[in-house]
Amino acid sequence: MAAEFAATYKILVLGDSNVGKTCIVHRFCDERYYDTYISTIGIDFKQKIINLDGMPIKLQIWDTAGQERFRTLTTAYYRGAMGILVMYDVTNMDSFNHLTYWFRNVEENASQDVVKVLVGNKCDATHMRVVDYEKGQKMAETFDIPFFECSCKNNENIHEAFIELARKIREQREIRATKFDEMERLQWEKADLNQNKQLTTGAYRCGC
Ligand SMILES: Nc1nc2c(ncn2[C@@H]2O[C@H](COP(=O)(O)OP(=O)(O)OP(=O)(O)O)[C@@H](O)[C@H]2O)c(=O)[nH]1
Ligand SMILES: [Mg+2]
Repeated sequence: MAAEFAATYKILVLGDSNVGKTCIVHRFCDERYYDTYISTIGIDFKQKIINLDGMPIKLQIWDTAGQERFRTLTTAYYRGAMGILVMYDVTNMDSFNHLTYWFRNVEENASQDVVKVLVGNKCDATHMRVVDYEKGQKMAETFDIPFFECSCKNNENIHEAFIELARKIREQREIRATKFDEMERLQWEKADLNQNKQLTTGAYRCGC
């Protein structure tokens, strides 16, 4: 039976504990939101098929535990990720300050061509906000990646952030495919050249 989707994109969600990683995955995949906090143990995943500009794509989303005791385990999942959603909480300055740690960890452990988006969550909690929009935007500019402020609670900008990440993954895959085609073409050209050389040498030797 033919697959109902054209490709699977693997996405990792990273960030400090309590920023809302599990909530964003549940909101996006199941359209649900929970007020109670149950800290993730290790790693978990959910899948959703999206329509990416007319193409059905399966997103496999890995929800990591933010707690430090799980870092060794979760870091092992970086390598397989095509896209990473790095998250902080706009009501928690520490979670914003720790972004440099998360980006460095990605740099050291993920694949070189992994794509990223930065997401500032809990933008509904206006009275508790400590990280303003501009600060988040500036951070994203430093890493040259897209930026979204979102709210899992109010379902704001969740879909947009994942779709943007999926588009970036698609772009990256296209670049890779073009590079691969070019390499293959060059290899064929080289093989042709070698064959021609052998034929010419052969012709010279037999004095034809
Ligand atoms: N106000 C508000 N609260 C939110 C939002 N998203 C998540 N929360 C709350 O933040 C808390 C933590 O959410 P989780 O999604 O469990 O956090 P996490 O990042 O997965 O935490 P770990 O699993 O420990 O790494 C929960 O109590 C949520 O209800 C939001 O958009 N607005
Ligand atoms: Mg969690």
